[in-house]
Amino acid sequence: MGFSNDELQEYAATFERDGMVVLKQHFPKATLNAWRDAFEPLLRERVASGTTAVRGDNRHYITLPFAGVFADESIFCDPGILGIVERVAGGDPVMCQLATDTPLIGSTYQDLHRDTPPLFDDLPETPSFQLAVNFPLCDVSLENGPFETTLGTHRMRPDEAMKAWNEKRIGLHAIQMELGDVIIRDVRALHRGTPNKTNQPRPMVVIGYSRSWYFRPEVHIDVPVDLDERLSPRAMRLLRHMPRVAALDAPRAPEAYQKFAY
Ligand SMILES: O=C(O)CCC(=O)C(=O)O
Repeated sequence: MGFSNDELQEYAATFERDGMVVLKQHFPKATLNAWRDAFEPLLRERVASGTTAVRGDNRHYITLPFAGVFADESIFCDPGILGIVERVAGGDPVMCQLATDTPLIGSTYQDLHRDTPPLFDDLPETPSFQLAVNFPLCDVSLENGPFETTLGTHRMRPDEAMKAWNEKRIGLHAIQMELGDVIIRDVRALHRGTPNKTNQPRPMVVIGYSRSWYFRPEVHIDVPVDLDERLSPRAMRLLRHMPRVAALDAPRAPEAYQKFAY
């Protein structure tokens, strides 16, 4: 779904202030239901084989295969989302991550954290360089582990942000979402995962987009060559630094992305 230039400017201004924007009912529910159906067996298998990256008690990070329903340009090349990404993180971004965060029953509060360290130690914070686009594969209520985040801490030094939190000058917002809603966020904002108190998993997809020159060694997307040949020029450009592979790894390959909290 596209936005007018005025709408994009407004989203960019909100992002600048808050470190995130929410797009209500942006993706079709039917598409996301198909993702959830494809994700369920993957979640079961990866949890059973102990090949997830564990993000706390009963909380799992799992990379999605770039194949089938997950290799969907209507999602990762969405013009509205890319329009906002380009306004806050510059033109010609790279896509470097396609994964999920899933708290299960028995999950607990994570410590408050940022997903990345600052670009330059000891310097005031810089413009955005690493963004997460999040969308759930179910409705997210206060019961099943809403993402909790501070607003505006993406532009603060980590120690200042933590001090503001400790002194109760900033608060946490639990983001309730309906299937189809999307968050675009600067991963430097202080945030945390919360307990899922229900018997249903709460999968949240994360697509990582970075500034054109930024490299994240901890994540990548394997692009099968037969799929690569069918990508649009826009998709090829977004995935330009991602490895091309003859075939996807067996799903039992363990996650390499272990350190996630700063
Ligand atoms: O799943 C969530 O709600 C948050 C997870 C998170 O922040 C993380 O693992 O870094």
